[in-house]
Amino acid sequence: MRVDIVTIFPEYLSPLDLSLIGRARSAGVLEVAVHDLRRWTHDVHRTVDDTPYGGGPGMVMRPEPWGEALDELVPPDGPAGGGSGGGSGGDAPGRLVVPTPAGVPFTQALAHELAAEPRLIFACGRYEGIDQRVLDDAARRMPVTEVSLGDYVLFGGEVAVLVILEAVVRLLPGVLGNADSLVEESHADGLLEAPVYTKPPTWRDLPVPEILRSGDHARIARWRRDQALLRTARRRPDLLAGPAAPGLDGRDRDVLRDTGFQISPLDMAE
Ligand code: JAH
Repeated sequence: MRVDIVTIFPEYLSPLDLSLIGRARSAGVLEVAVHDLRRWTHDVHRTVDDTPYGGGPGMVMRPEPWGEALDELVPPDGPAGGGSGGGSGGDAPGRLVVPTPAGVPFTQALAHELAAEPRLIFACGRYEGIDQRVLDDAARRMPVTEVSLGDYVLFGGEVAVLVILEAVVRLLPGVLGNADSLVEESHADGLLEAPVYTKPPTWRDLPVPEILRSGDHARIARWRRDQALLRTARRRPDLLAGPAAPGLDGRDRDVLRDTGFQISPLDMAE
């Protein structure tokens, strides 16, 4: 996979040189280029922002440097031959990803979608965001996805890009071992995970739940399922509500009912 990141703070992306992402880059699974947006400014002050039309607080990122940056990274007339038929990730148009609190929620499903792209281009906004026309113009050439990591506001999109790449790169073939891929499957049931423990069996007077040391794998599986259900009901009741609710069997419903958790009639219908 080829990744281009455009930002006014290239040094913010230095964690990409480290750890597992750094290793994926060394292994050739991942190619990352970080670009300073100011390279595409022409005034002496290398200005990237201006006041918002319509008034209001803060500043907005000017469209011109962004337009020139994206023109260089993804030429408007496409790779030789036109269209999107180009060869490797290097000249495929790929997808433009723009972190913003106004985006669609970033989920594991979206991480899988992005991991299937040959090329990703990230645009890191600052201030109140990027002039919308930059995204509208880019959308004439490539899919554009505005992505939110949650309902909070950062100084800019750089750290959000680090988060998104952590989630995406670990899904690339050859980055994780097979054992880890299986862990991934177990997250797919839509519940929070049960708590985990390792040695020693007692630490600071706190014992590991005895059932986990019993060797009774059926009871352990049921205990973990119950813990997952209780955690999810308490911390993320939204995951148990609505049509996207995880498949709950009769025993699951009994466990939840015993705790006083109200399963909506809509979910009970299934
Ligand atoms: C803030 C541009 N949902 C996390 C998130 C992502 C991006 C931004 N904030 C929060 C952001 C300012 C300018 C992007």
